[in-house]
Amino acid sequence: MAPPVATGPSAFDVPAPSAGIDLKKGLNGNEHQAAAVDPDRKVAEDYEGNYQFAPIEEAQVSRAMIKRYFDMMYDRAVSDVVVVGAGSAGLTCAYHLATTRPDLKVTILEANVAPGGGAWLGGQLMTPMVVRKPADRFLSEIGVPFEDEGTFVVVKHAALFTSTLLSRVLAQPNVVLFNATAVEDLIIRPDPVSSSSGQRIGGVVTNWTLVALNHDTQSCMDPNTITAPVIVSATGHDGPMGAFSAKRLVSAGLLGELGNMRGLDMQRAEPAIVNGTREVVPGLVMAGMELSEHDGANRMGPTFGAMMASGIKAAKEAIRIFDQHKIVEGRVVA
Ligand code: 48N
Repeated sequence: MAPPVATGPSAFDVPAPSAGIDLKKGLNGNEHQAAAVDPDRKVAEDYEGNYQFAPIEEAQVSRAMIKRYFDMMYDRAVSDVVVVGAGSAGLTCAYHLATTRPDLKVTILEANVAPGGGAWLGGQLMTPMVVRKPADRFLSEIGVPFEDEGTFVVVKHAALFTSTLLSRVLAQPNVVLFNATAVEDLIIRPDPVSSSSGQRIGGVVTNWTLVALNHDTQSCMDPNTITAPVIVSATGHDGPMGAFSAKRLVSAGLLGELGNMRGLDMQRAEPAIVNGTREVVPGLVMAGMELSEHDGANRMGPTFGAMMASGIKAAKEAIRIFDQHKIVEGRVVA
């Protein structure tokens, strides 16, 4: 798509300061234009036509983003726990991890530009979100109001849950979220601790999502890596990358075959996902609806309590794994 082309001088075109324009008067004496180049103009929150921002240079904006983002990438090249997928299960996991273990470097990778997964709506694009008790306790913990219906509660809009959870997660100082970033492979190494498979997941292989989705159009767009002793995979069951880790475990020979999600049964599905949340191969904890594909559990449809409870259980599993091993530079050594 060609960039927009200016059709001619605009009333707001402001010549460079070197053009000798009287900075106090701007072009043609237009006071508003003067403000655009005059570094001495005062800041004014004025809604009567004279709103004045503090001056800024384009390079300042670029450098403010670049330094912070790439400092984060550099620092999180070795993380303590990586959470793949920022849906309701992954975000709940990250929240529980970050709040119970502020010492841990928690790094979330989300393929979409917009985190939140499938929890922006309830079912069939309807907005209310149903959560069966006792999972309502998590809603109370993060301050999401709901209507109590006896055995379940209803959040008036799913986005109220997801936006509240996202804000709580991102407010944690030990959490970093890389959205628009896909996990396109796993780091798989010989396991230094005795285990049946002899293999341990030691991190993730990442790329910008738009790159990961275009390997068929361009060759040699190599990825990046993040090393960590524990990976929590909560990539859901649908979407272009749904059940990513479950599928990779099959192709890597670490899982015989996918269990494939079974038909809808709310009674069976929700406890199966929560109770099935576990370390499925050394170093990899699976949570949320990705488990339905891994284990062949039923789907529950538009009730979300199991996602929250699974996320909490996954966090507890991740902490157990982290604490029980000797870890050097993000690698389990004993
Ligand atoms: O919301 P999802 O899809 O997954 P969960 O498990 O957090 O929640 C599932 C839940 O919303 C349901 O499906 C409900 C309960 N319905 C059940 C039913 O019966 O239909 O979030 C997964 C996230 C998404 O945001 C994906 O973009 C992301 O994971 N993702 C990835 N991010 C990075 N790298 C990847 N390879 C990747 N794959 C998926």
